[in-house]
Amino acid sequence: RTHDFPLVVPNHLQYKQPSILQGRTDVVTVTPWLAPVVWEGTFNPVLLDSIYRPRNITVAATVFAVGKYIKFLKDFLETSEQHFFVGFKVHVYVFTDRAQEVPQVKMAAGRQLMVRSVPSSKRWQEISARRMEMIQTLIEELHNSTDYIFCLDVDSKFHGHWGAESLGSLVAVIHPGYYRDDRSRFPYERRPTSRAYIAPGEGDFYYCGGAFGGRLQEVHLLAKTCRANFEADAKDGIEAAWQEESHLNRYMWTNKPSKVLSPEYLWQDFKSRNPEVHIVRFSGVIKNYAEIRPN
Ligand code: UD2
Repeated sequence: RTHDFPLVVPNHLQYKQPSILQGRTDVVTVTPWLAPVVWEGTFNPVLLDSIYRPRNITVAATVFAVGKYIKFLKDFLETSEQHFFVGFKVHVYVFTDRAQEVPQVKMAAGRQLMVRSVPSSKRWQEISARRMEMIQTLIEELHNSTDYIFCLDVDSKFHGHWGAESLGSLVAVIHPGYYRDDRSRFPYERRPTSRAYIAPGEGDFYYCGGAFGGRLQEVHLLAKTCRANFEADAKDGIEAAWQEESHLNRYMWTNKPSKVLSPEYLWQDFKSRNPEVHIVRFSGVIKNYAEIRPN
């Protein structure tokens, strides 16, 4: 389900006439299982805000800033204030081993920062992978206080609007690095012994580990499944090619996302912008891996 409730708009709301003939023709805006693919020009933000704002929804965002990655947090938080669900209730959950170094960022009314302590780690792969476990646990604590959750990489910044158009029960973002490629080139886990295995000739898109979300129950099931598969693999002495990103891709192959976000929702600063990308909303910053990773 893309929508979880009737789409009611206020009477007499004025907005641009939608066209059934004209729109984006340079990109695909719907998947073969009829999930919308969100690109600039496919939605009207005024209309969407008028539908979602009155519902008084709360959107959670999780972000991990372990070890030296704490240095990315300030820009992430400041730019999220400018672009991420502006005008909505937003709870940002920061998971860090350096709680004292969390920057003071002025947040608008209705927006809150929650800091949770996590252990330090020696391997970056473990930090990345353990996110699923912590997301699972967080959702179990949130119960019904939150409607939607997005799980985002910290080494990134917002540059443009990211709002209600991104809401859905299970939301995945197309990875900017592979969306023009044949699926045989996707960096899925290719060893059949791994629970993240995707066979040649299978798979839809290559999705980002750095941004995904949806309704709480859906993301809970995703996190729980990816965690269990990651841990079962570990017992067998196997770590998927891209850790939880591989497991996420395996999950989304069977459990199709109800909404797909275009690479506008996770670009990478080192890439020049392709013509179909009219706006970069969120983008990974350039980082020196040798300098910031624990090993
Ligand atoms: C890709 C994915 C990332 C993850 C990883 C594979 C994108 C854009 N990024 O990014 O989500 O799937 O491959 O494991 O899709 N972190 C820390 N401290 C550390 C290391 C990592 O806090 O020492 C956290 C932090 O929130 C970071 C995230 O883990 O944003 C992912 O790690 P990464 O950014 O180093 O991984 P990267 O860029 O290879």
